[in-house]
Amino acid sequence: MEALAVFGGNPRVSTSSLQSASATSKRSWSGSLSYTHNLTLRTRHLSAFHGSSSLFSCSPTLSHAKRRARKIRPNIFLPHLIASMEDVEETYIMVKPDGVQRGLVGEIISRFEKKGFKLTGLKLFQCPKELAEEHYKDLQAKPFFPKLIQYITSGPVVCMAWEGVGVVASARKLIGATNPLQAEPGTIRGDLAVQTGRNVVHGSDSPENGKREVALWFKEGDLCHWTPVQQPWLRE
Ligand code: DAT
Ligand code: MG
Repeated sequence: MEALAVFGGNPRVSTSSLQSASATSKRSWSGSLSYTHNLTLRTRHLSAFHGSSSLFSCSPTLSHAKRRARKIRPNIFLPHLIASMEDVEETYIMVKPDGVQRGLVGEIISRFEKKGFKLTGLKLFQCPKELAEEHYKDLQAKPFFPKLIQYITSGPVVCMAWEGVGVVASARKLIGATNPLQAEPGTIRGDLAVQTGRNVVHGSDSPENGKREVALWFKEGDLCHWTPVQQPWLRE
């Protein structure tokens, strides 16, 4: 399973992830989870495709002459075909000025850390008005827009980029409803806030906006792409 996530179409994934994935399989061989079980899972996931040959540029049984005649290169693995099964997403999470002023930064970061997502960007930042307006441009026509911009620029925010399979929707669940009085207990807003205009944290609402917002708040050089040691303990 891990190997599928590693092939998840993210060009920034390093080969060390691949090594750790193969190490997982080796560990499973001697542990309680059998290697066969892992293989079965992989086969089941791949069975969505018409045949194993669709994962490769051609069948290994074709002769060299036939391959040349068809102008196709032999046995080139096409990982983009399985990329959609377990896409690694990124999301932009921000502790708003009230969260920073109330000393909730550590508490909020720890919720995402404990869940098992990967932190790839982190900074304390005084947001300029233009950036706040760009970030919330979809809400420009709302009557509360000026107050929202004033709030977001009223003090430093903590900007974070988080990465993981399903991280966008999961982070929204961890954050809770926009109105903290409607947010479930156990969520960040449900536990730590009482008003929509002071709801302590932001989270991207779609994978597309996750990408857009991470790119808006971070320069590529600010982000750190790394392999957490706990990875094999989070995903089989
Ligand atoms: P969310 O932050 O849950 O994604 P949103 O994108 O609809 O919610 O709105 C962005 C922020 O704007 C929200 O966190 C707080 C503020 N906001 C939304 N609706 C509001 C309202 N009715 N009155 C005041 N502020 C509001
Ligand atoms: Mg929103």
